[in-house]
Amino acid sequence: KTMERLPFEKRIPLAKNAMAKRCLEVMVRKQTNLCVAADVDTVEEMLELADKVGPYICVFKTHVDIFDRWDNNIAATLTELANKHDFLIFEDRKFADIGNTVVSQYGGGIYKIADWSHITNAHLLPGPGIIDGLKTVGLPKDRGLLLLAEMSSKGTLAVGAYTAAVAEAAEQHSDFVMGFISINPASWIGGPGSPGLLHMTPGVQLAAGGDALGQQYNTPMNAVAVRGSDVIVVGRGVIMAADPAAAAKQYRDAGWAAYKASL
Ligand code: 6AU
Repeated sequence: KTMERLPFEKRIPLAKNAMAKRCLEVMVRKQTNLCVAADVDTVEEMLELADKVGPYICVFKTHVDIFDRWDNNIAATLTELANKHDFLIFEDRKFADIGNTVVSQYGGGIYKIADWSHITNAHLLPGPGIIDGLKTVGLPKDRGLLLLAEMSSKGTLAVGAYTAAVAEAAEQHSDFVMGFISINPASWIGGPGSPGLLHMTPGVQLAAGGDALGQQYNTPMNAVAVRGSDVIVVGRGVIMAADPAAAAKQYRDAGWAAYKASL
């Protein structure tokens, strides 16, 4: 059974956040709903990966605190690659503190995430003050925030009423919140949320399964066509492949076929 959905192009005018609109536009223009998770060890590998997989993705996701160095030039080079290949940058920072603290963490420090990352994400565990805090930094720069409504890992506590509360908070802050990290939005108590909000889903590989540390994998078809996600987030399925560009193309094709099947 597949879920019925509004095509991406019809959702562009329904999005209230600038980056949600821009993400949907990129997806339609490049015909891709693939986000690659660049969980590689070095800055050099990350930049090389961005150039290789760039043509096949809508979003390039980073964990910059994995690297042993970071500066404005690295951020500028990544931005050039984003412009060259027409993708958005998503620093997967998973903010989780009070509003006042995340203001400094998002805008300052070594990474200055808000200066170069179009998208970032946050847990709602502290309550809506975290959105208000991040918004003071991100909204003037037209950034977008994804709220973690569910997680892909075994034993996750982000379920049920917690997930429903995240969905509700997103509706109330849809000028800055562009969507969710979600796993099975089709199953949500109050529904998957407004069509102007995007669902990005990690824990995706071509074969279902998991890793030794609790990660759980679903196929692109299951994530998108059955569970109602929009964007598949793929890390090791692409980055551990012998040819990451070829793997990205394969995941792009699988993700887009799943989207088409659900229309
Ligand atoms: O495909 P993988 O398992 O190699 O990588 C999945 C990527 C990693 C995780 O940090 C991230 O997705 N992730 C997230 C995100 C995107 O927020 C949430 C979650 O619940 N599970 C998850 O794996 O970079």
